[in-house]
Amino acid sequence: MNKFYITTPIYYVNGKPSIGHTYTTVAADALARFHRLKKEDVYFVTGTDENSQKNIQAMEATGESDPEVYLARMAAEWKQTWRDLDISIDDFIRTSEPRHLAGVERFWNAVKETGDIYEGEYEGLYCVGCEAFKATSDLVEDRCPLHPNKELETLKEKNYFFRLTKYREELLKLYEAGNDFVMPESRRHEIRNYVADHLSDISISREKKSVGIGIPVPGDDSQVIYVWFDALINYLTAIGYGTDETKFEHLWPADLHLVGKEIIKFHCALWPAMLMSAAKNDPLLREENGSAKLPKQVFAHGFFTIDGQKISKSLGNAIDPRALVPTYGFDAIRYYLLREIPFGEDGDFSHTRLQERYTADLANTLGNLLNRAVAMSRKYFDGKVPDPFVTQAALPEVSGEWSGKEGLDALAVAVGKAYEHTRVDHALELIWSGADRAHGAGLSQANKYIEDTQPFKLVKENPEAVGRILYALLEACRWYAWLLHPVMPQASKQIFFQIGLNEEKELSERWDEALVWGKLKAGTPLPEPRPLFPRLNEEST
Ligand code: ME8
Repeated sequence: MNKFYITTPIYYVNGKPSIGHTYTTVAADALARFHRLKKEDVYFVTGTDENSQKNIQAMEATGESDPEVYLARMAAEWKQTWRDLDISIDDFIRTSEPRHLAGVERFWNAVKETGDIYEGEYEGLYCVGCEAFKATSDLVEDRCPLHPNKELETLKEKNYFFRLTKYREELLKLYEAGNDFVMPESRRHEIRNYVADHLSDISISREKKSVGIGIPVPGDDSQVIYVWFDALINYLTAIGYGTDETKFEHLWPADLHLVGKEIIKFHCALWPAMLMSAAKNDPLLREENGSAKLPKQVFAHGFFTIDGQKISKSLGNAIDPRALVPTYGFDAIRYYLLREIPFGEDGDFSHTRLQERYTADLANTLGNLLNRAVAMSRKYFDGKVPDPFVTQAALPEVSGEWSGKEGLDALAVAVGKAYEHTRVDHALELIWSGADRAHGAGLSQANKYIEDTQPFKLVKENPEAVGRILYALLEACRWYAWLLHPVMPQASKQIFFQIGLNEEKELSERWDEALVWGKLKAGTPLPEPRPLFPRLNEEST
């Protein structure tokens, strides 16, 4: 059985999850669910990045003084948010957990043994917002462009350094064309340029007395490990590195690290270089031929703004995703986030667009199709799925194309490929596609088929043909429930229910076995239809 290990960044707990964090997590969830439909052995991890100064500053701003209590409360809040949004995580890692500390220590020692850690003095600037050291070339008007309101710290400290530059050539090889280590391609160019022209060794510790939080450097109590060096290792410790070798060997390397575009230097340069270094002294991290076992891909998506503005605490515009659930339900939020912007590009979150998509795509297109197919079948065929083979009556001529079986076959292949390539936005676009598509089996086309054939008029003169039309539509709804499940698990369950199927039974099949035309049985009783996406109440929006 293929395994599929997928991660999100572990998030700082200096605030609650926003729409931005939700975007990454929901996308990862959709991909994890897709791979589960293929019956792969999926492991999906998210978590919290706790050994960070910015968490401590946030704690102090709330008037609290016990980091352990604060971090535990916040981690619980993040975990609960993902539960509330039906995120199907297999594990949630906190970097304050003993299992993480054990792995970090092992990893540090391996890198040290390779000879890639040396003592030096760091003199320069540090942005707590990014938790990163800054060169003057990184600044805009003497400030961090990502955190222009934060004062930069001026540091002059004795630190441990990592020989990042030693791995320049190996990294450049990793980014070569044909190797999809960094996706999308535009990010690969960006990181290649950075590594080729700007890479320098990096400080990987801080003086304990100046930061107040962090994992102690093994063998030197006066220093703590730099938070990014510790945080990246979560991808190993979450699956047993340092605590459960069997599990680790089964799951590592990661198949996909999903991240936002602002943290690619850490994920696409520092992280593989750290692994290359540690692998030289840790057999768990290398292939039999001696090369490091590296993650297969880092996919960096774009950034959401809200109504055109950067999401920021100081602007007070961060939206708690849970606040939207009572109005829209979480499937609609998931759909909107993943459909609205091409995966990899930036985009804007707007309430108006969310409402428009809810009404046009979900209520009017998907909801209506299901409702009409079920209601007509119940009315004309005794409350049951009609039998399409009752007669060989020719289907009526229709304008446009609705090829049912062949169309859906092609659609499922294309949608599968889109999920496979992390293009959830493409998958959704295909599912909603209409007459303009080569294979007219998307939702818009299915609706058009009803308009073209007018079963409600045809039923008097040719009920057999109507039986075939309605069967095709109900069976198509079964396919849509499968294709949509990764993004909209609740709607998918409802669709199965409304066409007389049991979700659990249906999903026990494998994607390619289930997506075979004609599996919906004629005569299946259809329950009373209910709107899948009820109209939005103006007052609530
Ligand atoms: O960077 N649009 O944590 P973080 C899209 N702890 N995605 C967004 C977003 C937005 N407006 N805002 C946040 C860290 N994200 C480190 C990571 S990993 C070893 C350590 C998402 O809390 C996006 O995935 O600042 C981004 O990369 C991540 O949240 C940053 O979360």
